[in-house]
Amino acid sequence: MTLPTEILQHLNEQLNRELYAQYLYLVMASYFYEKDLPGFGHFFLRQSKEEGEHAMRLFRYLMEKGASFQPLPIEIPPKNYESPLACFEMAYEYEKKVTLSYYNLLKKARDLGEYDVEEFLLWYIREQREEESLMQGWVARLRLANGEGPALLLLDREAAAYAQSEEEE
Ligand code: OFO
Repeated sequence: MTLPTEILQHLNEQLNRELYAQYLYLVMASYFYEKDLPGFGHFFLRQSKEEGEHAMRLFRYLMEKGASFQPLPIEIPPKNYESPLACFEMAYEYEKKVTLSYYNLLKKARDLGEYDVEEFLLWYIREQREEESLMQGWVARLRLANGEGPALLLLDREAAAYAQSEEEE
């Protein structure tokens, strides 16, 4: 069954949001590598890769449905952050924004009786819950660290271990 135009447009926009997240996290990774905090750098590099996979999942769905992929411009993410905390706060805000956009699309799919789209989107709803919680946790720990060197170095090591363990899964 062909997808209604507004759903198709929204799916393409979601794909663009995922590509932006991939780009944003790549920039964030570079911010941390350049600050000699490679654990956080590794963390964002991994997140970036994951966002790229989310985009591909949407792409494959469009192809599976015989729908058209619409390339859209990808914004340039900000490169400089006031602090590691400010960087994570921005990542957390972005995840919340993405979650809301999936909720809106899910509502649209339900209203139009597009059950296949609805079923497809539930994976993203769960994924967003995990990602919001992940970013929220880092924001909380970085607030506790209060910009102090030794605490930041400890968290950097923790971020490296997290990224490593996710890669091994
Ligand atoms: Fe793609 O999961 Fe976040 O944005």
